[in-house]
This record gives sequence, C-alpha cells and structure tokens, in this order.
Amino acid sequence: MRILVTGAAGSIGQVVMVGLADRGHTLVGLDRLPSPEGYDDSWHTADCADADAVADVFAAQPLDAVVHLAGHPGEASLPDSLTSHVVTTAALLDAMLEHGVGRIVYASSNHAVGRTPRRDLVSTDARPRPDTFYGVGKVAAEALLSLYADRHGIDAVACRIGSFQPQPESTRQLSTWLSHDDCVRMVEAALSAPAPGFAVLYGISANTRAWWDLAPGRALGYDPQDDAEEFLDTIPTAEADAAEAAYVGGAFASESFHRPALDRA
Ligand code: 15L
Repeated sequence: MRILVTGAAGSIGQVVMVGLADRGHTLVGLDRLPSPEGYDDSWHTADCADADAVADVFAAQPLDAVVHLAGHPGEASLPDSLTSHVVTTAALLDAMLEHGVGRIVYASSNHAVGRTPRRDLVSTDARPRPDTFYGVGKVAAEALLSLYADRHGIDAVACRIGSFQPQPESTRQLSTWLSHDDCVRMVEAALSAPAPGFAVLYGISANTRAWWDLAPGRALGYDPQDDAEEFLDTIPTAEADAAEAAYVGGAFASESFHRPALDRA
C-alpha cells in the first residue's frame, strides 16, 4: 500500500513509518518538521490544518490510505484543540475524497472516554466521555470520520490509543500501555481490515490489567502480543494519587487539567 503518515516525525509516527516500511508498504511522511535523513523524496513539510497544503500533498503522488497521527498530544484551549484534531482530519478527508483515497486510520485517544469512572472494562459502545478539550477534539474528530464513512463510504478506523511508551512506567500504564510493536500491529490491522466502515478500537497491548475492551480491535484483526505485566518489577511502587486513579483518563481527568475553554487577551 502507498500510505501517507501524518505526524511522521512524532514519537508514534517514527515507529509507524519504520514498522510499516518493514512490512513492505511504501510510506510518504507529512509533518510540520523537515524530513529526517533518508526520507528526502518521500516527505512533505506542511501543516495538516492547511487545506491547500494538504491538497498539494495528495496531488504529488498516488496514495491508497492515510494514517493520521498529527496533533498536539496534550491539553490546549478549545479552539486550538479543534484545529489540531478536527480541522486537520477535515483537510485530510476532503483531500481523500478528491483523490479517491478510501481508507484512514486515526490516532484517537483513551481521553475520548477519559472521564469514565474506573470500574468495569470500558467498551467501544460506552458514551464518549472526554476528560479535557484534548478529549473533546478526539471525540469530534471521530464524529467527523463517522460522517464521512456514512456520507461518502470512506473506511475509517479510530484507534483510541492508551499510553504509547517503549515500556510501562507507572501503575496506570500497567493497564494503559501500548507497546511499539503492538502499535504497528494495530495500524496494520486497521489498514487491512475488510470494509470496516467507521470503527473504533482501543489501542493498548494485551495487558493483564487492561481497562479497555480489546474485542473490537481483535474483530478487526488486531492481535496484540505484549503485556505490561512483564514489566511489573520495574514499576515504582508509589500508589497513584486518588484523583488520578478515579477515572480512566488518569491525570487528564483530574482538577490539575481544568482550564478555561477560551484564551482571553
Ligand atoms: C494521550 O492520548 C496523550 O497524548 C498522552 O500525552 C498520554 O496522556 C496518553 O494519552 C495516556 O493516557 O497515557
């Protein structure tokens, strides 16, 4: 497949670029950062929120699919969050329609349901319960993907990623960890699942203490192989703060992340 990866210079992007290339795909990187060594001919430096720039990227070479990883990974004002997560997705979807590209895999986040109290396994059917404006942006981006799937027949898989790390580093991450190898497995499955329409999966490894249901991902062909429990001995024993442990979004759901929606002069 010829795949455009946005946010290709980011932490997930770098791993996905290498992992998909190793699996025989042809990769095109798109990022606001300039191309790293080795990608000169297959890299576009542009902002995904700029619809004209994105249209130019699609006109430059044929593509079969998009893996949309670009976006600010933390909390911001509501307008900035909507630009980072929704406007970028909209620019890509419009360009996909124009150029007949039929599939997008989206890096959504566990923070789309982060304000769900910590109790039972959270399913993909649970109501969106964002914990931040970041989470609101992810929920809204998922809604946009759903609209383009229904209205235009785009295949769109939203991967609600947990904690993408080389290895888990906290008690929470024993539940939320997504290993690098499983991340590549997840993206590959989301790219190749037959006719998913609009689908949501949770992007975590096969963690013994998982908080999110892996069944929808497995139904799409995602077969995670790693388990954070293997790193139990390396995790600091400090108890998580009660506020952080109350919701699946962890610190994002705590008061320390409260801020006004809009920045004022
Ligand atoms: C995310 O979606 C964030 O981008 C990242 O900063 C972490 O907070 C991660 O989730 C997580 O929940 O560990």
